[in-house]
Amino acid sequence: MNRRALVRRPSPRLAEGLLTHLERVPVDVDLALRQWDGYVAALQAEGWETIEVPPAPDCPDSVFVEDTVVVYGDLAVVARPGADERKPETTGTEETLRGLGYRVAHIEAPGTLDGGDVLKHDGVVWVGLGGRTDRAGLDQLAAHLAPLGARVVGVPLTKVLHLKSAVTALPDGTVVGFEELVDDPTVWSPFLAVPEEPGAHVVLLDADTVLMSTSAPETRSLYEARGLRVVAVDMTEFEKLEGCVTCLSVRLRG
Ligand code: CIR
Repeated sequence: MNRRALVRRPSPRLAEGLLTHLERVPVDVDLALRQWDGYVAALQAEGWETIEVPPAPDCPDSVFVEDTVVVYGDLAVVARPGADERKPETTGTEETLRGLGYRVAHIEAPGTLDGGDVLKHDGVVWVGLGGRTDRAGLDQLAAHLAPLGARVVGVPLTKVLHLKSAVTALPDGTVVGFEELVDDPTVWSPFLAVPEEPGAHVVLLDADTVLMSTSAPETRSLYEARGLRVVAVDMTEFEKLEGCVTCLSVRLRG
């Protein structure tokens, strides 16, 4: 399988990134750049070709490229970010995906949708509602994905920025989350509560390998005990900005 991932170099203004649920603490931009390099190197070491979306230096949050698009099969649904500051970020992602041959659709005003609110697994697409994504955004996404056979399900989200800040899925479909921050864990079965917040964020690298943050060592052990291979990277500077491992890439398959 051809495995490629979009990434986007951090803006020099990264430290000005938006905050919703966290207090602002200083971000070390040089360290963030090194952590981003480490993230990209980890993807490459696991056999993923990385493709850089043109940088958006005027957009502090542009490194969180996941929020700009939802890719499903051969279709790229360009997001319409819920935060006005982030709306200009989508242009570069759209250009890159057009260049790669993707069909392109758009979330149109007044709907809003951030890619970080969209969790996909095996034909089901869960969309977090209550933060950056609204019902109109969800309905538009559902209309775009219906011809591709996806079932789109809205889920409540009030305690964290994005759905994938609360939950992600392991390769076997088990949804993992830090329970205090999950509005309604009964949406998912099986659901696995993990002991650390950053432990809830995994990027699937292959059928038995996940990428996660070094900030969640107990959860790492839990995953390894389930037979998963874990690649861990330092994410501290992005975590200060309510980002995590999922936000820094868009995986393309096929
Ligand atoms: C924001 O507020 O938009 C950024 N500071 C963090 C975005 C993180 N993205 C994600 O969870 N998908």
